[in-house]
Amino acid sequence: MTFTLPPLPYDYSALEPFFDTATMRLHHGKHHAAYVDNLNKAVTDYPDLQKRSIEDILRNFESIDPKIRQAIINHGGGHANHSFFWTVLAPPADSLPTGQLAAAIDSTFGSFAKFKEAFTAKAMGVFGSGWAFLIKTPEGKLDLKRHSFQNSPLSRGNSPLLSVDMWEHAYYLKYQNRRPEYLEAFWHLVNWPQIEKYFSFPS
Ligand code: MN3
Repeated sequence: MTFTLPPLPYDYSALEPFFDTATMRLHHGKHHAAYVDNLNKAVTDYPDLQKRSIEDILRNFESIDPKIRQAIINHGGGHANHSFFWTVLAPPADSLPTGQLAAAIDSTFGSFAKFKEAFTAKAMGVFGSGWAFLIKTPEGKLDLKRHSFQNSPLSRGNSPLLSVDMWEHAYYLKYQNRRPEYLEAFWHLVNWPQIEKYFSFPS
């Protein structure tokens, strides 16, 4: 198959006690895998798309055949969003941003504490299924975005730096309707060294 489920960069149990093993197993092994399967079905008759990365396709999705465009947005977006999400998480280390990223966060949001508050509010404001993102614009500026369903920041010309999955499947087993507790847990797992790498990539 053209698109494949990337292995998690850590064990299913590595994010305990904040993200539990059962949720991670289901989230990666079933939900993410289903996006990959459905994406592969969508591109069956499109050999040119099969040769490209999903990130490249989403950045240029206007050029895709309208017949499969929504399937690419849904399943391709789901594949790209999840692949990205796993990389911005890490076993609990309570790391913090440093260097140029820390400076950009301070100058954009006032302080790291204010950034955390604003990102959390953005995530809490996701109505129904969707994601909150910290993104870098083509001009290199930081901003916060909410995206419904599996819409990708890549399709709007932005580069994701940090995300949090606000679909119920991401948290319901352990946290049920307690979204604030899920978000509190999330902050212990943010992989700031990786986000600094994304920030310093050329836009
Ligand atoms: Mn998910």
